[in-house]
Amino acid sequence: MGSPRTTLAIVGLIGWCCAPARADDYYVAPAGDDDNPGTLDQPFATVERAETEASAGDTVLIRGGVYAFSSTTATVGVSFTKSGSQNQPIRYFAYPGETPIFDLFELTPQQRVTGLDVRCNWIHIRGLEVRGVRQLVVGDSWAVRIRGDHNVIEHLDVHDNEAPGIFITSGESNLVLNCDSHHNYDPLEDGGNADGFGCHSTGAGNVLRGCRAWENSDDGYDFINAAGACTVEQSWAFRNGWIPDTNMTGANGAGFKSGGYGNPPNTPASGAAHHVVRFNVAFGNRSIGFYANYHPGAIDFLNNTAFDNPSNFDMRTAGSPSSHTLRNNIAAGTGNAIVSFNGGTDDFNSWTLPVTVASDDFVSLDKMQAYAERGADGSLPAMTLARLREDSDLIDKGEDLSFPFAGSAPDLGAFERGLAPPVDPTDGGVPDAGAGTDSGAGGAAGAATAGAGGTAGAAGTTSTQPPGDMPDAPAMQPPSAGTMSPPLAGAGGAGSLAAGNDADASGCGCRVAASARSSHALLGASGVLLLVALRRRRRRVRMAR
Ligand SMILES: [Ca+2]
Ligand SMILES: [Ca+2]
Ligand SMILES: [Ca+2]
Repeated sequence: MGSPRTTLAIVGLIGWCCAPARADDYYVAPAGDDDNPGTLDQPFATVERAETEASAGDTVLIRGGVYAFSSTTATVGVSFTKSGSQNQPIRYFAYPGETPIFDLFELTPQQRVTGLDVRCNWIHIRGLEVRGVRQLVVGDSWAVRIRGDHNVIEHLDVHDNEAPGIFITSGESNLVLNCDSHHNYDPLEDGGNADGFGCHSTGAGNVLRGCRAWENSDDGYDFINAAGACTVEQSWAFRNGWIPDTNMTGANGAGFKSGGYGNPPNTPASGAAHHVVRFNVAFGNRSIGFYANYHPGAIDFLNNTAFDNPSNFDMRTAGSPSSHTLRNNIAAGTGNAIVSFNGGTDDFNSWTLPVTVASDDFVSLDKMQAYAERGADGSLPAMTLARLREDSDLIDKGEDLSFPFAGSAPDLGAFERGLAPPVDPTDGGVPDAGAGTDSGAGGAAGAATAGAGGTAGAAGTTSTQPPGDMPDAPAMQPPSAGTMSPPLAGAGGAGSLAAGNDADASGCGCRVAASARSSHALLGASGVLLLVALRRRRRRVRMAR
């Protein structure tokens, strides 16, 4: 046995060797210098310089201001290549209270451009604005491209790109949280590939949550050609399918294109993915709210609210019956409730129940609410749009799908009246370490709030306070489909969509809907050029502000 002094020394040595590495902070600022040490007072100029210093567990704090990228040869704005680790991600966060703007407009190689390229695992990006990615050759550019695992992309504002907004092209278990993607339009493909969000990976477990997509020329969300299962929840899609800020036809115009492999389907060898679409809102999209896009196999459409889309739910198949599950959904306003249902489960929906759907079911149908600013933490704006009134007959009419609810049963639609707001996702539902286990954590929080019952219901019926909020992500899978309802007859509706094979996993070989092409053909080449010139000028003006 050694002396006390020796023992202490050994303990000290153990303590030293096993203590977690100290997490460091690095700073980046528009007026910084990459020769600086990266401190608050002497920040770096570029995120990539900070990345060379950062290790797992470290945080890079990015000051507000414009980071303008300019090159005729570089094809990527920021390439993230260094991985963090589980529970110790590398964080790239906006400095608190500030907005770093990544402006890619002067990145003009005669090649495809990527604004932010995430090629690593276990990183967490938060609070950035990404704009101006150009399309200079045919084929997709990308505003934000994800091709790694277990990354969290949070509170990004991705807009005015000639490209899809946030695309997961490979990788698994990524979480896209509280992001906005809007005014994206790819002129060289007639708008046919600029979706707000895409999940097109062979990897499973990718989740989009708390997002908004609007004024994108193609779709709001698109899961086409994803061999891995994707989930989109608590997210909104509105006014997609037009050339942004115009009433000129863009491309497909679905709010949530929830799967598919073309028509006829080119189904992956692993089988059709089982996607989940729940607690979402789609309104005013050019053609469809929620779209199955010929998907073989099963998609779960649960507790969604669609209104004022030409077809609110379109379940078209390529011939063979599908096995989708539609439950607890609302179709309201103008447009067909559901078209082309062909196999699966369709019950406990507003169109299958003995209920009436009218404007007096809702606290508000003022669509402008959906454009409101997010909370400082990135949460969706509180709104009364599409929330049910206390006396609506759509309340407590849903089937218990094992999600938290208030009252005697779940309500129909995306918002459960009387349910307490979800736990702040930044300290409860989402671990900083990545997306891998986030839904489990969220589910636990949700269950706790459900236990509290109608506390939030006390909010009453004033029109300025939301009567409740969306449930957090449930931990459990929805129960499997139960009894089948008689399929509804397809009502036709907006039948102009092509197969929609417009975004493949590699982001290339993309075809545009024939209808979109033909509509632009009417414009003529000079019209398109004029349009592009106008948009670019408008963008410059917007950015100069
Ligand atoms: Ca699309
Ligand atoms: Ca009613
Ligand atoms: Ca209820």
